[in-house]
Amino acid sequence: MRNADVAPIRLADYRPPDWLVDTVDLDISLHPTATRVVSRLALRRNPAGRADAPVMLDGDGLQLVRLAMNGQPAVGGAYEATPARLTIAVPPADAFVLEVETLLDPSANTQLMGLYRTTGAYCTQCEPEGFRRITYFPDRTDVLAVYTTRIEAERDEAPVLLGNGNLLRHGPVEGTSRHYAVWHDPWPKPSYLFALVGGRLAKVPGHFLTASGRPVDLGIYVELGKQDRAGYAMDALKRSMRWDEHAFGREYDLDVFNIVAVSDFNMGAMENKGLNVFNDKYILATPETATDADYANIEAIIAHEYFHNWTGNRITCRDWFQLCLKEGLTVFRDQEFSSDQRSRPVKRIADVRLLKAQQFTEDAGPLAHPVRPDTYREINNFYTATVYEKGAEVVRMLKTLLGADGFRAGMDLFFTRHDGDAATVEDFLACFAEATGRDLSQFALWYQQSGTPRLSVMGTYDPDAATFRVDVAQAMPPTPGQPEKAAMVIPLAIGLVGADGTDLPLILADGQRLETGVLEVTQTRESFLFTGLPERPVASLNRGFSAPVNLTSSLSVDDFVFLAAHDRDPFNRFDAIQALALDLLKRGAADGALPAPNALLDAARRILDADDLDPAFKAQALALPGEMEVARELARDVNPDAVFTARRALRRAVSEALSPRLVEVYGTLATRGRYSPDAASAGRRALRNLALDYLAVPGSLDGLARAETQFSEADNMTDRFAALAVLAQHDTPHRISALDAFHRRYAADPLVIDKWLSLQAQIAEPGTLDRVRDLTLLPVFAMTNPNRVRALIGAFAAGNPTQFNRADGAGYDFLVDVVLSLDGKNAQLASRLLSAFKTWRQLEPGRAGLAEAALRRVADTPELSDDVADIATRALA
Ligand code: B3K
Ligand code: ZN
Repeated sequence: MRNADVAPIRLADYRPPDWLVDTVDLDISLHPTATRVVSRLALRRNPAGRADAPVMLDGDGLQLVRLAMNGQPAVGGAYEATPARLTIAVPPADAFVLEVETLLDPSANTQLMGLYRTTGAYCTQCEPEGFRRITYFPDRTDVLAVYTTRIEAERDEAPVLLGNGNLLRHGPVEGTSRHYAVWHDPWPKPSYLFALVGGRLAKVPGHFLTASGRPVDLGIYVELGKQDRAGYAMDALKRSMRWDEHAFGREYDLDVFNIVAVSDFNMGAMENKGLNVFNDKYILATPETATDADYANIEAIIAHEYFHNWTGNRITCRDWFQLCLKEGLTVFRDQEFSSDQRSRPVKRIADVRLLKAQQFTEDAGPLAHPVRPDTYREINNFYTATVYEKGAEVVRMLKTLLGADGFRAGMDLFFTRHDGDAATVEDFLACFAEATGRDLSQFALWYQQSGTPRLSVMGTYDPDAATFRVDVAQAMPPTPGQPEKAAMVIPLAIGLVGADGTDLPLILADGQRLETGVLEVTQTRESFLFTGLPERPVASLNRGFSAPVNLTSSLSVDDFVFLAAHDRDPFNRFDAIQALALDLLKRGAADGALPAPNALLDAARRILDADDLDPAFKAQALALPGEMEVARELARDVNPDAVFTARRALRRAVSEALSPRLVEVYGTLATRGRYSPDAASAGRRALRNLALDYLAVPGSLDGLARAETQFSEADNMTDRFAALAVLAQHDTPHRISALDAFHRRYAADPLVIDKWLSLQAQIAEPGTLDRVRDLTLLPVFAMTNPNRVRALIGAFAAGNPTQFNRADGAGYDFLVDVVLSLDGKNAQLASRLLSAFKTWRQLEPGRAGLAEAALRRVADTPELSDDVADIATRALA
């Protein structure tokens, strides 16, 4: 907890470090309440820093035991130590060894940053500023050092001792019940990549041989008894390692790669060098406990953390403003990996759904910020959809603009030139500019300007001239701190689709053919003329979602129906049907009555019957836009109840119109044989479960009976949970008995209980808030465990629009109570929950007033953490 009035940190104030650290030698003696940390730093003045600058090291709640310089115990007055800082005003030399001993209480660490305890283990989390909770250090990303770590512990308590890099030696501490291990990481790294783990853990072993012949010992460590759940993660790890060699020419660089799964973790996972630490939710999976979505997440996150080894670790960030340099790029890389392992169009659709739901929403509200922010108060609040998801879109656009070869040449140059560096976004872009000869200065605006660009596209056909003119206008909405903006370069992939469904050649007015299919929009207003078109084409715009923009166009309902049936770009087939649905939902929510949905139903029927589409795609296309997406499109005066009602009416219309076909789909897609998490099988389950859901919408006896049968007969979690989710939406006795049965069956399995908690938190009924309160009282629930809190309270706040936004404000009050009681214990978790308010300004005045009052109650509370104070202040600004 810091001073509430701390000045924000600004990118413009960046200065190189005054002191560098060449080596770090740590000796850490683990103890539940009194862990002793001895750190020896080889410090050296940075020639690029200020001459005569004192040594100033960061701390956070540290207790200093002892300090020595060049082997001499320091006398009083030679230094000043507070819990937050260690200052040596007059260092003994321009290069010296500083030895510092600190004492930690890992059992009292509820923030889960620094060294803490989790079930069966000690573990660390240092990104972004956790290392300073272990020892005094220049805890910034541009101080890269070589670490050697000796870890010591009671052998019984922690038979497994893991650190970064390679294991040098290990053995008993003679004459005691303790043992030790020494790990050495030869690759210089910033402190945020430091990690250690000690505990009673079981190892799932594996082996990998890199392309150039280096054998690597792989290990996934899990709580005892959970070894049979790590097989899929291990397989995903090996596939990731191989893929990075092929796709980016990147090989692994140590003899060991370890992953540890822990049950108390603030985020998904962490890419510490050679020792990834994971939330066990993203490691553990069996068909009985994990859904298809869980398997896909595990694959993606394993890949993401592994890919950080090059994008993040070998090349790190100069400062935290450059976070997207590692995160956006690594998300792009994991998206590409999953696309290659699964279905590319379906993966793209899922990613864009997420982008729109999370990032577009963020960009449209008070917490909007650039992909590379230029100021922050608490960096933990910038691990956002904008930095991650929009950051990945920016890299994707770069690839679209430069082509696959140009992109790869730029990446190769980046890897060679910046290996071992703490780099910036400018360094990154310079590599692509140099490799391709392209000026990327306008492109750089994607990193600087916040807000989702609005692109409006008008198509005009001239039958006499046989031309089609595309008029494009771009506008950038004002966002916090950025009232006005410059025009961006927008790669707009398009097709002109002829009446028979084939793409017509894109011949520009100068006779050139637009081979790439990508228009580069660079001005506020711009026109492109296509020639040689004897018939009126239908324009397929922003194919593959080539640019993350809000698009409006002159396309008619008939055009969308046509594109949904014929576009050769699968993303736009999906998008066309979604556009039809979104239009109905918006009008339904605004007017209180749903317009006739015939066009949508026609398109949906054709999608369902299409032979050339796989089930996974059909499931995505036929799933209606979510309530949050409709709210975002409405943009103001949103009444979540009206959105819900419109959506329910449209679901009912789809159900009624398609019911005979849905029954057929449900029957023909029944699984046979053993469960397999592969994409094709998962796609069949997805479509079949969507059919189950639609068929139950009217609440008819046979619809619910089908779900009940599936619930009790399913042989895998995907099908069982899908059936439970259907039953949970209908207030019948079956719901109670199914929820009870599920709870009994999985009572000993917290990760499965999390699904049960989330499901109940998302029921769109007035009783839900009381139910959520009751569930917090169950023994299985713990405010100290982030997974439980997110599953129940996070799902309620961010996943139940009607009940969180209750007209009486009780949902807001509940969330604020939780945030305030959690803040002193786990500030990161508290501030994440509070960001559910990020859309409050789009609500109708009654709810908006209540939300504002709730936020004020937070902001007016004394002694808030920086994390929560920052979100409350920005949300209200
Ligand atoms: N780099 C970590 C995230 C750390 C979050 C700190 N609040 C995981 C990842 O993005 O791979
Ligand atoms: Zn990451």
